[in-house]
Amino acid sequence: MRNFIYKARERGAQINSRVILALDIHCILREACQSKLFREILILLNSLRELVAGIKIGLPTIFTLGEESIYRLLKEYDWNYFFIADVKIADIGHIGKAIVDHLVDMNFDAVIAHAIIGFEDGLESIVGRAREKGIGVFSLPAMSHPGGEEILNKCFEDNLNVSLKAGVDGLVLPATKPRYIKIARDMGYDGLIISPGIGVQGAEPGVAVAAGADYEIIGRSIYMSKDPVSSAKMFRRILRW
Ligand code: BMP
Repeated sequence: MRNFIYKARERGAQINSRVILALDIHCILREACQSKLFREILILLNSLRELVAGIKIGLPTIFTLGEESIYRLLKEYDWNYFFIADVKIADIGHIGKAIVDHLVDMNFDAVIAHAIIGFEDGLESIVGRAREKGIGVFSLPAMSHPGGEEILNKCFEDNLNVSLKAGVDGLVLPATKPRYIKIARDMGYDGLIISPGIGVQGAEPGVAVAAGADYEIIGRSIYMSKDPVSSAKMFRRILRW
């Protein structure tokens, strides 16, 4: 089986796009909005097929749709996207593995986990279970928001070392602080790097790729725009292979 790194790069090169959509749209279930949201997501994903390489689905969307609808969304439509579950696992190995099992069942191609949980009975368990089941793992050695610098990013080097030791397929590193991307590449890291923080969080499109990222992750600047297709086209013009 070809690994996730290969699959993710191949898909981006095929459509010449370094854009990953962060899908975080959601609503409150008691307002009976789930079917409407499902239809909106189908329309959005259909319209972005040639512009966006992968879809990172966040917890707000996963909570709203639920496992069954996420399974249908990922399985029953003929997408070329790779799908990343952004559940940011930060727990003991037993729970990490259980979460991976659910995500595999929903048909995700990869999962995001925190590196701060450490190797032993932490990231090693998540990567081990993901390997067995054939999906990829991204770890999160540093974050894009200002508070990231207060604690988590101070442990960047340790987080990176834990990630390398565990053998993750990729890193999520901030476009708002591209120096972390550069450090990882200068150390010779050749796995995937995907980078959030573009648009609403303040980073200009292209900065993360210039620092060595494979993909830039864009959420609100696409899905909240009046015209998501034009917005995605604008980002794709800058973010080519
Ligand atoms: P937006 O483009 O709307 O700011 O979305 C960014 C996405 O990337 C969100 O899904 C968020 O959870 C994720 N993200 C982030 O913003 N910073 C990080 O450090 C790590 C993330 O996963």
